[in-house]
Amino acid sequence: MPTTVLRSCNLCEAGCGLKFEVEDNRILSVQPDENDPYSHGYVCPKGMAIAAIHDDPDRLRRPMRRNAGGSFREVSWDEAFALAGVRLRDIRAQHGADAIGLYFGNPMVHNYSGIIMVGALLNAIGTRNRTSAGSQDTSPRFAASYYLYGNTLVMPIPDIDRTDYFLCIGANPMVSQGSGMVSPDVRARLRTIRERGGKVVCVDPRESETAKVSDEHVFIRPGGDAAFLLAMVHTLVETGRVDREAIRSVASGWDEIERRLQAFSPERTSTITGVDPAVTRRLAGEFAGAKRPVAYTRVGTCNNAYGSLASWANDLLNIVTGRLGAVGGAMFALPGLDGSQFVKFGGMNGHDRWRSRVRGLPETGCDLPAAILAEEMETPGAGQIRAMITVAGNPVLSTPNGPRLDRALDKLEFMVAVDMYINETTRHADLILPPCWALAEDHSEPVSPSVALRTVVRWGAPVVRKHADERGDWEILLRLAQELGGGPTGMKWMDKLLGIATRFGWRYNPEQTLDLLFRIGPHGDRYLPWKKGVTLAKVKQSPYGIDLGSAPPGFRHRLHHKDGLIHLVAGPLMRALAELDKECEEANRRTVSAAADGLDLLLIGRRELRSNNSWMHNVPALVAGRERCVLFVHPHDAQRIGLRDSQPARLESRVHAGEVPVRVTDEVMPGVVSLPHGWGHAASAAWQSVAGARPGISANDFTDDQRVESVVGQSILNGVPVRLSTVAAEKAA
Ligand SMILES: Nc1nc2c(c(=O)[nH]1)N[C@H]1C(S)=C(S)[C@@H](COP(=O)(O)OP(=O)(O)OC[C@H]3O[C@@H](n4cnc5c(=O)[nH]c(N)nc54)[C@H](O)[C@@H]3O)O[C@H]1N2
Ligand SMILES: Nc1nc2c(c(=O)[nH]1)N[C@H]1C(S)=C(S)[C@@H](COP(=O)(O)OP(=O)(O)OC[C@H]3O[C@@H](n4cnc5c(=O)[nH]c(N)nc54)[C@H](O)[C@@H]3O)O[C@H]1N2
Ligand code: SF4
Ligand SMILES: [Mo]
Repeated sequence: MPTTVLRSCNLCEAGCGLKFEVEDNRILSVQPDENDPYSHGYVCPKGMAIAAIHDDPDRLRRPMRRNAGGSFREVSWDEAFALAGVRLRDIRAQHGADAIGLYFGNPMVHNYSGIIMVGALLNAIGTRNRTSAGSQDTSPRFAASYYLYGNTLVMPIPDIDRTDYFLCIGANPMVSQGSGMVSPDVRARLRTIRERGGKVVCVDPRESETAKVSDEHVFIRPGGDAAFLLAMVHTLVETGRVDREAIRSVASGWDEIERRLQAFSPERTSTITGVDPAVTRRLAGEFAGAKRPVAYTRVGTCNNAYGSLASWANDLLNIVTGRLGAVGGAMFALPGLDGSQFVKFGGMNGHDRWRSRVRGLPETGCDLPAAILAEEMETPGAGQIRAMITVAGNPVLSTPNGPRLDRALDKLEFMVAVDMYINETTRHADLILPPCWALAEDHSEPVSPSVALRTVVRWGAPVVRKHADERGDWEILLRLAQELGGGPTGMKWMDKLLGIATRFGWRYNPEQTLDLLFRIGPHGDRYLPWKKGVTLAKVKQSPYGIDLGSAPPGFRHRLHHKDGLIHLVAGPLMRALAELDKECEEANRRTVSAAADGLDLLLIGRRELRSNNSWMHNVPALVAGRERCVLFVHPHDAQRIGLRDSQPARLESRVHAGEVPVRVTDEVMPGVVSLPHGWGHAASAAWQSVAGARPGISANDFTDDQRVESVVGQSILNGVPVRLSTVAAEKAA
């Protein structure tokens, strides 16, 4: 008899409800769960295809050891762990802990037991060379939150279900299903804003899927967001629409900010933003005049030259209009598992406490920017990365200047990848340790609850049982940590105690940590028998978990600064402000707009409903249909260069040149070209038959590891200077 298992999807932040039919430990079908209190039956094509990952014949089931020629052979877990232990210990003993670098990727953010154990492994190694996907999506937001509110994981969330004016900047929630705001079925939510008589304004260099369903779309030059947002606030000050006393009562530093804002008029910033000053002024007026407006920025604004400043300026706009913490404004979650607690106790709350060896880029939340990886591997000296561990990441395709990293990985002394595919990154590993994957593990979102305005504490049982010879991510990572002298908590004294307990038959299980995090969290029982709070046991009683309703309005309960105020002024942000001021000056002085090096176009990215960053391209249903890895070019640019639709062109940046198929479309603004990231699977064709058959090319072949955002060293993946020419012209030259 088939049984039904209800679980939320672990593929992205939306966490849509899925209904699995399972028989004999096999998944028969996956359906949307219309009773799910969050997603009400919404599911995207990736969620519907989730079982195809579990069943993919190309997914690794056993540890793989790399042969000299680059092929792989299966080895036992014992052999794999023994080898990893010997090699990593040896490299650490000879060259110090920093000689081992680590990168963990996006799927870990949806894997509670995995991410806990990544922390334990990092503590066991003791390396400062730790990197993650954060420097490709959120580090600027973390830094802005750290300075404004005192904690990297206190993030304002747009209350899109109650706003009447949604200013959406550099995000495409129609495709991404919302980042930094748990909101499955965004389409329906945006529609209701308009049905309520509200307005949706989308600010984007491309007429994205979200722009298409908005009331107004404003083209902005890539990287122009900080200037645009500052110009909005400037306008509000100038037109007397800010209440200075109200601002001073909640935030420190307003007077300095007001003085600095004078430089950022809509007129002076328009060269950088590409936005007509009259439009900026009108939008500022509309925003201040709306009843429940909210401004929201995400990955499109983080991954560019002024990412941290843009995230900060976004909050500034919400603060000066009294929208921070207000219903329908930018509100804060009060989650069952509180990420801000986790980062605080884990030592991850901070910025610029140390810097990378070669370029001196700062850590953010303990992570160094991923853009340093290749140079840290290539540059000799104490602290050089000689061994690398990647966990659920594919930095060759996801970080800037992938080809350089590809070459650097090849020269490492040792590499371990915890991943269930052989791909562009893991093919360099001496050892690949594959997890049984998510559906054979229990599930509870570790990070998303911190960006959800409805507090639901939820846990899901494994959909299928793992086989005896399979390991979960956490088991693999824990074993690696143990090989390096660590244990499950990452705290030496605690792990020692637990080591003794193990001798008496006690076994660690990540559920114990999850229970602890729930119980010490804002809704937990704090282990007090007379308190009614949340425990894992209680959460497990319902497949939909415990619904604690909407997060409370206000923001003081989320402020971590001791003086109880928002801190508007912080050194690194003020320095970025000065840089932007200077750039405005220079941009306005330039009479000719053409770039001196001929790189006269700006490359941006593009997400699609059926792609998930660099993976899932091995699922036939997700890659069928017409070619998606194409470069969007505006008709004016195409005509000027002599490009025709559907033909290849030569794309060139400072670091790379290659051919790309072109689609001529006025969806992008003139001067901007757009290529999705996560493609470029030619090197993996031997191991991923479907992905390899339609490889596409990697956008990050063209992005530049040496040009990063100035506050946190974020990868600049949007607004990369490029040149485009006809293939014929290049051949003739
Ligand atoms: N040009 C450009 N580049 C970008 C972006 C962009 O917009 N433009 N976006 C960036 C963003 S936002 C992100 S988050 C990064 C993502 O980049 P990464 O985090 O580096 O990688 P992913 O593409 O998510 O690949 C995930 C890897 O984890 C494996 N995997 C999947 N699930 C699991 C699991 O449960 N356990 C383990 N061990 N492995 C698993 C997959 O096989 C795959 O190899 O890319 C960034 N790169
Ligand atoms: N289907 C699907 N969903 C996903 C993912 C996926 O790969 N596929 N990835 C997940 C991940 S890891 C993340 S982090 C989220 C990201 O989700 P979002 O934050 O919504 O990011 P994107 O979808 O990349 O949308 C960014 C938008 O910014 C625009 N943009 C580019 N440069 C600029 C700029 O300089 N200024 C402005 N204003 N706009 C700019 C782009 O054209 C694009 O429309 O999505 C998640 N959801
Ligand atoms: S939007 Fe798609 S991938 Fe994301 S949680 Fe929902 S079903 Fe899964
Ligand atoms: Mo991301």
